[in-house]
Amino acid sequence: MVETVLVTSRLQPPGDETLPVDDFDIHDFNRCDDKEKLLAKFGEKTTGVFCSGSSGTLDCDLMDRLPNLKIISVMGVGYNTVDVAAAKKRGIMVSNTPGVLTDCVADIGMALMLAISRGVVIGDDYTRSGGWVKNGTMAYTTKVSGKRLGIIGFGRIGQAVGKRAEAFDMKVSYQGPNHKDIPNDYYAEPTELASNVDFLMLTCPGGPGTEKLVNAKVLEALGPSGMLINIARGSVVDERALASALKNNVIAGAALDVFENEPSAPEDLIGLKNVIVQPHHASATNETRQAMADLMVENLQLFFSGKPVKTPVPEMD
Ligand code: 8YV
Repeated sequence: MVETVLVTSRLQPPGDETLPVDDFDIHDFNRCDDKEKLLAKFGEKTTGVFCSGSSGTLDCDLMDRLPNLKIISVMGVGYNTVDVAAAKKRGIMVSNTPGVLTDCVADIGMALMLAISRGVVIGDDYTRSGGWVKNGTMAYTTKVSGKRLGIIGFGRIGQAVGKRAEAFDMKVSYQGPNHKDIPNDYYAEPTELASNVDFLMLTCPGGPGTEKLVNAKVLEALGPSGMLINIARGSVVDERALASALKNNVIAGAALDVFENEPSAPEDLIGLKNVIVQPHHASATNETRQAMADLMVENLQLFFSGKPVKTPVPEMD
């Protein structure tokens, strides 16, 4: 029997091109104008779903309309778009794509830290717009090497950032739900970590457990020379508190790859000179996005051939 699979959110390229259209009966629920019609026709038959880890939602309501759903294969390491507890209750497998994107996300973390601190974006503009010719040397920037980096969420990606930062002679410490058996300093509270570092980088998962974890208090603790780098999820930061902290020199700068309401970035953040932004691009290299799409497909294929999926989300244990 050919399994019916829905694509419930926009897959980042090359997700769509990688779909195993010869092996499965695949329908694009996300782009479909008449979703009700599609659900009426295929809802009951659907046994698999492909979705993104950063857009769209696969909640109880949609699961109720897919009573025979058996697997949700997410393209992304983050899977806050899926109600995993509801899926688990219904016996639905959820898989994601960890590992294959660790390097690229960690690379962007370093790139953003260097860019905000060393004024790379401002320097680009200064050179192109004639500021250098007109005004001479640009204002000096802030050193990165040898400074203290605090990482919130010291999992695969956090540790990969830590490894890179150590090559820059940085002192790396972390905060997260668990103290790990590693030599880096651990702080139980984000404020404690923030008050002991120069750069605060976010690599933790999104979702209700980390919502607005970085609030006005944490930013105050980071202090007037501190900089925030967010490569996690926009929801981890209180964006209004961040805009206010940046405007009032409570912190020195922020480099943000992610936002609460993507693909929009709040006006009061992007209007600021001490902020640099990216369009949620951390994993977006040709190599990594292909590897993510391949793993997303492989997990679903393995599942339907009766084999264990390669990367179930940890909650499946
Ligand atoms: C992608 C990501 O933007 O993997 C993640 O959690 O945030 C990114 O790599 C996205 O999830 C791809 O679907």
